[in-house]
Amino acid sequence: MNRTLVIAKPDAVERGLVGEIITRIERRGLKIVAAQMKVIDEKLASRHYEEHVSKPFYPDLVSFIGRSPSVVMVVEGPDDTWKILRTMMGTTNPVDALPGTIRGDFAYEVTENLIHGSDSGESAIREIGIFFPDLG
Ligand code: D4T
Repeated sequence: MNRTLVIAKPDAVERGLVGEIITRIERRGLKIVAAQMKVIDEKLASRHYEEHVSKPFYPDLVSFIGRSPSVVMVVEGPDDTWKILRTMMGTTNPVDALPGTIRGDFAYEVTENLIHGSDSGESAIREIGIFFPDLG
């Protein structure tokens, strides 16, 4: 089995869309194997978003991701489960996201794009290690 990290971001929790997101993941046949509700503070954000630290949008990203709790999950499925999640999420900018994807159905703003999913197998291992160090 293969695992990926998924975050229902603060906007998803605030808008009551966590159930919708989890339902879609489960209906696809994937399994939630760990979950925690957590405020992603500046320190955690700088680890999780390390490749974005010097980007112009980083300050807005940090204040958004830490403004209220997120639901952080480990999702398990077949090889390249991260890819299945990325397809279900839709493009980073929801303006371009197709209907039927989570972002395409529920979002229109690039910062408030509801959900994070690891973008490769290596990222999944790194990110699961940040949020769930006991999972190994
Ligand atoms: P995350 O990491 O949140 O799942 O988003 P993506 O993997 O789809 O996209 P990303 O890493 O390129 O961007 C991380 C995060 O930053 C926000 N963002 C991104 C933003 O506010 N402005 C921008 O111009 C970009 C590229 C949205 C997601």
